[in-house]
Amino acid sequence: MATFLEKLKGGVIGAFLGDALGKEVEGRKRLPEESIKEIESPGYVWDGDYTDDTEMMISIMEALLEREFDPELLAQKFVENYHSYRGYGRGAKKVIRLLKEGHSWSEVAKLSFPGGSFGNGAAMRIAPIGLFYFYDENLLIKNAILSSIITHYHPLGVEGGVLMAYAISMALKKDPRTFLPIDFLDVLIEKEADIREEVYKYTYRYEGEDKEIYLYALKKAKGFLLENGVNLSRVKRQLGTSSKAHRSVVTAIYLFLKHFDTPFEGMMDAIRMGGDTDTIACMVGAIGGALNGMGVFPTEKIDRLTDEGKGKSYVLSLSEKLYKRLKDKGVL
Ligand code: RVK
Ligand code: MG
Ligand code: MG
Repeated sequence: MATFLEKLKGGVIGAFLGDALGKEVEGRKRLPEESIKEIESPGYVWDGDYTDDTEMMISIMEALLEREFDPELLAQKFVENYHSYRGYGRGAKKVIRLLKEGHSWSEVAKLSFPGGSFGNGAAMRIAPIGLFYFYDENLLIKNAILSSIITHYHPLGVEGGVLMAYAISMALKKDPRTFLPIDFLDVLIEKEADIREEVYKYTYRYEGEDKEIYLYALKKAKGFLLENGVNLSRVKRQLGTSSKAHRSVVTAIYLFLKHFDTPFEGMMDAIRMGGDTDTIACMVGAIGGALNGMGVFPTEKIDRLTDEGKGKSYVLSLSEKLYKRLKDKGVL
């Protein structure tokens, strides 16, 4: 099995790779098979650059290293690292603008949409929280919520973030040689109501008719796995491929489980389905990398990830520092 450090790197580089590949076709409908073959092929040349998913993930890594875990500092990092050309959700853009204008981190997310954002932006960036707080479930859930509510105040947006962090954390602790996808889902199904209750403590009690949508989607995903995989149009229709958290987080968890030892194929399915491809591929990569380690992804693709900006070398150096921090804490 990969070492802990390789798994930690796998979680963040998997997210980076999914983002960088998925962004090439973000927002399109279902893709033709020739485009998929081209992206998949070892010789595929692209800029290897990243979008808001990775940019915000980097902010979480920096914030964790500087002072764990302080949402005010993370909000500041979101502002410092922001580049509009990387493509942010409109709610996220507004939150960052309000932060720049001096509004408090604890107020801005309430202003992004009525009831707060339920976009998948909290989940897309959350890998470092799942990887870092693997040793304490309460801290994991609490800090996953705190990292989410800076930009996402809608309970569905926050719950998506926490479920993703929880899934990444669980994957990190498992051995791919004995991994059982149905057991993994059963844990999430069992935990969902507790996680939801915890989210309400930091947001508000959501009474919409879709308040149990995650539970419903996780059970659907279990049905799909028990059917030994179903066609992607059905997955798209029933679990979603949009930038809403409740229409993408469980899709990513399902694609990861379907391809748990070959997560690059899960990423390619995310890309094949169209819609929010960078973000869904990013989430598949984060869980798949945490389970298997960075070595599970095709080397030629990892080699092409950019080093410009806060690129691959920087992200890897932050992973090593997080690892060292965990050692210094005595949890490894
Ligand atoms: C551009 C109505 C809502 C809503 C609410 C919808 C990047 C909006 C990344 C919104 C990801 C979108 C994505 C995303 C991450 C959310 N009522 N509609 N209460 N809450 N939406 O803007 O960081 O790609 O259509 O908060 O979560 O690659 O624009 O941003 O794909 O969900 O953006 O939510 O987005 P935002 P985000
Ligand atoms: Mg993006
Ligand atoms: Mg996206």
